[in-house]
Order: sequence, then C-alpha cells, then structure tokens
Amino acid sequence: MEKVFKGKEIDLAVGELASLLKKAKKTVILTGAGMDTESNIPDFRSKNGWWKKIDPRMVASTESLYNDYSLFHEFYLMRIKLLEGIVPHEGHYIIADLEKRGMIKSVVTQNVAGLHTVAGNQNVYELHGNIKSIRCDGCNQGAKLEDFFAGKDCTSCGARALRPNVVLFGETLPPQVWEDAVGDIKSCDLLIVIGTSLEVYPVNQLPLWARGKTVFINNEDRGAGYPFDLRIIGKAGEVLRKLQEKL
Ligand code: BV8
Repeated sequence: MEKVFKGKEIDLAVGELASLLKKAKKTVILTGAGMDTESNIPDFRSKNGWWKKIDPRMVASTESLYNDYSLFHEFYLMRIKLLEGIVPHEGHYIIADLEKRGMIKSVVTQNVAGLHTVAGNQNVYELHGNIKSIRCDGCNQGAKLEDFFAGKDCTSCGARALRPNVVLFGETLPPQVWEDAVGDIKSCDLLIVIGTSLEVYPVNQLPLWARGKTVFINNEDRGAGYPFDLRIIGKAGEVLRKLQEKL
C-alpha cells in the first residue's frame, strides 16, 4: 500500500526512507531536472520550466537540428551559457556522500549539466547525455565547445552540424549507458526517484521495472499510477538534508 507524505509529515517519511536505505543491499537513485533546480537550472515542465515557454519540438528535436539549425544552435548556446558559474547544491553532495559510504550503487540521471559527477559521484549514467560536450552530427567527430559557441562549421567535414551530446526528441538513448542503467535498476532492492515528472519515454518506464522497494521524492505529486511504496512531496534538497541527519 503506497504512502504519501507531505508538509510536516516529511520527517516521518524520511525516517521510513532512512530505514529502507539502511536495510537495502543495492540502492539506485534516478534523478530528473528537479534535482538541479536548486542549483538554479530551470526544469522543463513545472511552472517556470523550459517547455512552458518553448515547444521542445522546435528546439530540442532532430527536426529542429536538421530544419532550423540557427534556432537549434541559439537555444543550446543559451542553455550552455546559463550553466556558467552553476555548481552542485547540498543535495548533490549528499548523494555523492551516500556513494562514498557505500549506501548507493549508482545514479541514473536524465540531467545533462553533469552536476552529480562534479559533486563526486563516480557511478553516474547520463541517459540524456551531457550538454557541454559537442560533436558534429554529420561525421560524429568530437568538436570544441568554443567552435560551437562561435557557430563554426565542423572542421573535419565542413558540415553546419555541431551539436551538444544530448539526446534530442526522436533520438535513441546511448545503448550501453541505457543497458547498464536498466541492469542496475532491475537488480536493485531500493530505487529512489528524485525530481522528475516521469513524462519522458523511455526513462519513465524505469520505475516500473524496479523489482524492489521504490520511493518518489518530488515537489509536486506526479507519476499517478506508479506503484511507489513511498511518495514524499517536498524539495529534493530539504528531503536529502533530513535523510542525511537520520543516517
Ligand atoms: C526515444 C534534450 C525512441 C536534452 C530531452 C508519444 C507518447 C510517448 C512517447 C513519445 C511520444 N512521441 C514521442 C515520444 C518519445 C519521446 C517522448 O517521450 N516524448 C514525450 C515528451 C511525449 N521520447 C524521445 O524521443 C526519447 N527517445 O523515445 O527514442 C526511438 C527509438 C528508435 C529510434 C528513434 C527513437 C528521447 C527523450 C529525450 C528527450 N530529451 N531534452 C536537453 O536539452 O536537456 S527531454 C527533457 O525531458 C530533458 O532531457 C529532461 O531530462 C527530460 C525529462 O524531464 P524531467 O527531468 O522529468 O524534468 P521535468 O521538468 O519534466 O520534471 C521535473 C520535476 O521536478 C517536476 O515535477 C517538478 O515539479 C519537480 N521539481 C522541480 N524542482 C524540484 C522538484 N522536485 C523536488 N525538488 C525540487 N527542488
């Protein structure tokens, strides 16, 4: 029977989460854009999210890359520039500490700014790639970030197709990363899902494939119909701070 906790009940819920975490032999954490908002990176679907202002098909899809490169380039240039000076928040460091203490096996993330790795996590699966690494969509050669900034064509094949190594709508996820992440999630006995609307396929299937206990931490109650054992409606940073105090 799922339990939903919010407001002042959060302490109770975090106590339950702490005991699940201490008991678990293999814990995986799955994060979405809600894990990065407290580092001042906008998410996508809450009220100030990117997709509330821009149609993702216009800027974050293979169509946009092929049919309107200048708009595509402008959008990702702006996204990358907004990351200047952005650092992990306390919640990222708590998750890194959980890995250091051997309490979690890996982090599976939809996020593209790389903050889990910056905070110190070693086992991170970036299912939607990393926005700061650039390649040519024509010849697949790696390219320099400054060449992407300057709007240059590919120095290897001359194509006007430099793009960030993120998974666009309509693209498949990196096969090996996906396979490894699915393996961890299917074999873990505790999956903690943090800060995601669970709107995007195929990542939104992962909580359904977890065979152990599943916990959802989000500041709005999303994922109706998912059989989470525990739903904690609250901010990622606050819940993680309380969790650390109980470990
Ligand atoms: C694929 C690019 C197959 C990177 C992104 C119709 C039905 C179903 C599926 C589809 C369909 N039509 C098309 C599809 C497939 C499509 C899809 O799922 N579309 C959906 C949206 C309808 N998926 C794809 O195209 C995927 N590929 O399916 O390939 C295939 C097979 C063969 C051959 C070709 C293709 C690729 C999906 C990847 C798309 N890339 N972005 C970038 O620029 O960043 S999507 C975008 O959404 C981001 O990548 C992001 O990671 C992802 C998921 O979003 P979330 O992380 O969940 O963020 P969101 O804002 O939604 O939610 C955040 C939550 O956190 C909110 O609830 C908020 O309240 C909460 N929150 C905020 N702050 C906090 C907080 N919670 C706690 N504390 C806080 N402080």
